Amino acid sequence: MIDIIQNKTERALLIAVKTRMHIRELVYEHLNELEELAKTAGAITVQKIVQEKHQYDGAYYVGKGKAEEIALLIEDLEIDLLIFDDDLTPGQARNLENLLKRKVVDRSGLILDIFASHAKTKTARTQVELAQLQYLLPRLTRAWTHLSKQYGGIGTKGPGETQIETDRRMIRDRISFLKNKLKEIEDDRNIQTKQRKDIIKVTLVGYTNAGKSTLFNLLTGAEVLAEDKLFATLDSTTRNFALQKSINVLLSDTVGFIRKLPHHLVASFKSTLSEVREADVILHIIDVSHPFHEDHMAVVRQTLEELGCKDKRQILVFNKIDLISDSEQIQFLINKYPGSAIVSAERGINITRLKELIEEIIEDEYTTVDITLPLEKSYLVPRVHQFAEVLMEKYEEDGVQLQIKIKKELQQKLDILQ
Ligand SMILES: Nc1nc2c(ncn2[C@@H]2O[C@H](COP(=O)(O)OP(=O)(O)OP(=O)(O)O)[C@@H](O)[C@H]2O)c(=O)[nH]1
Ligand SMILES: [Mg+2]
Repeated sequence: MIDIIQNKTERALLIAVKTRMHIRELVYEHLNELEELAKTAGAITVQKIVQEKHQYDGAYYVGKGKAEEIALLIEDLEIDLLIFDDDLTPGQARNLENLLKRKVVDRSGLILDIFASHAKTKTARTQVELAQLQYLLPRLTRAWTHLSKQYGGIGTKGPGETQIETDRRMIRDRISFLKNKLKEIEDDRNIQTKQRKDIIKVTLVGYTNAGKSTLFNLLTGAEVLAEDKLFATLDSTTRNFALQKSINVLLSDTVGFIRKLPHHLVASFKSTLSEVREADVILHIIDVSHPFHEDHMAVVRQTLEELGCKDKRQILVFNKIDLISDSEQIQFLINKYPGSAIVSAERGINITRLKELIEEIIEDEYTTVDITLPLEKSYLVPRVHQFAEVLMEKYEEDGVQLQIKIKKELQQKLDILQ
């Protein structure tokens, strides 16, 4: 694994460009979010700069004049690190680094760095390493010395374990090795999930820090880490989930989404995000106390679309309602989003209503069928138990009477009984 921010108290200057395409307050909000990300990575934000420009500068992102101004500023402010809100091209990054003589990181690099330090399981570590290497490959010339030192230092842990003179070729080999490894992991998961086809899967998704893990813990009694930090969760966790009426429900907690999520990261998190792709029901958790939650919702919708999941059954769960004192805002949500749940995961408010909504959707996914099976086919009864819930099983003279509750999409499995 590669640490981009090495010294965890580095002093950072955050920089964004506002072009004529951008809304001013969103640019500032993005910078605030970047500050949260920097904090999570361990850097201290000393100052934030927004440069207004007609369009981005191809060579220096902020423009050469502004970059020279920044060069003076960073001496005064004793800056170690510059973090840019947009992804820089390798060329821009190189030019800026040459001019500023400081480490230059962009939003994707920063997110990857956080993921690298939070990744715990083998799958997450493999995915993050792959995303990092793909991100670094075109930037290798500038990161070279910095990287090779790290590779050497890491010893047996990272991609550099083989030797210090890591080169593009080795990184490419490592990338294809990691891809194969992930393919194996994914194949394993596919086998596992095939065995769980009859079970209803409910998956929590949402913007990072929305309260997914807090809700997950409340509903399942699990103890997943939940904290006021971006990307506290990287790995999916799945637990049984007890509802009143329904059977066999599995609930999964997943990694949070964020705007401008690095493209490689989404791709390499494919198998972690399989909980989302395979979900029967998605609970979209929203931190309603966040002033830009509508913007967050749009990011989540777009990410779900990228994952091919936008048509799945979905419940909007407006969380952190305990922080909202304005009853008009609550009424507004109720009117605008009928069928949503307005809850507090931390205080346990309105959780019964949420469970009812989940049950309604799940009930809708199932159908109940009555069948009389001739006695000579009674050997098939154990097979039925494997993919459906048998509500009634009665042995009569003319055959076995069965009442079966089955997922609609599995209904054709009953053909074996004909
Ligand atoms: N006031 C209030 N705080 C909440 C509520 N739910 C969660 N939080 C807090 O919000 C922060 C983030 O909660 P998490 O459950 O870690 O959020 P998450 O969506 O899992 O975040 P990531 O895994 O980092 O994407 C924590 O500090 C929680 O204590 C709530 O209903 N009310
Ligand atoms: Mg979480």
